[in-house]
Amino acid sequence: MAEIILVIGSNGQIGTELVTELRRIHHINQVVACDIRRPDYDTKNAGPFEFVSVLDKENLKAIFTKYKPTQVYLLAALLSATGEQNPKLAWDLNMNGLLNVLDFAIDFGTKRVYWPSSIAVFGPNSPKENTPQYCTMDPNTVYGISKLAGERWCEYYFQKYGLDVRSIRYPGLISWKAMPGGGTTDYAIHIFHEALKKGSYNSFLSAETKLPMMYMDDAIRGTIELMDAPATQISIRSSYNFSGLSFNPEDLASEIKKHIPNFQLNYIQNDPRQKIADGWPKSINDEISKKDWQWQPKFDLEKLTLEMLRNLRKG
Ligand code: VAH
Repeated sequence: MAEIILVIGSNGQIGTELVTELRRIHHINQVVACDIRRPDYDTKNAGPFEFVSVLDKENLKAIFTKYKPTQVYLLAALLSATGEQNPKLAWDLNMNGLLNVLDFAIDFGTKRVYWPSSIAVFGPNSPKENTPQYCTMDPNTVYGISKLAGERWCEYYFQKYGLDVRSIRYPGLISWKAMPGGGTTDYAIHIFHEALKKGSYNSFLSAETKLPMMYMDDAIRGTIELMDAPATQISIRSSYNFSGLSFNPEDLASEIKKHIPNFQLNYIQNDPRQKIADGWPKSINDEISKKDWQWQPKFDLEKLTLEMLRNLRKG
């Protein structure tokens, strides 16, 4: 049976690239881009698009009725920094949006659902280095709280209703195609744009703030590899720890200077995103992803930096 795949939140940093990759793998008309605003990426991504709001049950029901999707990727969310500016909206969108989609997936017999979690589910009392799949998790952002609760709901819908929902705890994702939206790790994207434009960047995270990160190509490949894995291989139904690399702003600046020798990194003090980052792990243990579905990252800091500068220079 041909796959019909909805990507909800298709205009976002992940969605933009996920739609492109899924349309490369499947026929373009099998992948429906869904968002609350029309896509602004170019015609090469032309294909089915629907206006979808995950908080509008009538709208969602109409879309599920029209397409009867075999797979749904739900990416719509408010991220960590934006979520702190609008906590109730972040909870509503991240939590009720998920529950609405899980319920319609059951009603319409969707075979597989993907929902992203984040390292934001860990908190100040979680182990900082090589953070394990199971440990103390005391998130102190609404985004992290909603992702931790969402993980529990995903496991509940699997255990109680047999819904094949799968999830990954994304680290900070770095990409050049779509600008990020309101994340704490977004400094690692803006720095490249500013390095090329101005030769300098004012980081809102301190020099020693080491965080788990990943190049978007690895994240997209890993997401699809997880979704394509046989259900018998999936042992985690909350959300998988998932690791690429870890670095701090100083490490990244040193790598950028290999290409832009005069690049100058400065630091802004007392940005609220510093407190968010201080509550997150520095590195992640993803041995279960490696064991269950043979996850292997391909981008280290050198390759990531090369790819970001090469693509941004192309304009
Ligand atoms: C954020 N980019 O900064 C997201 C991500 C691990 C961080 O979830 O909020």
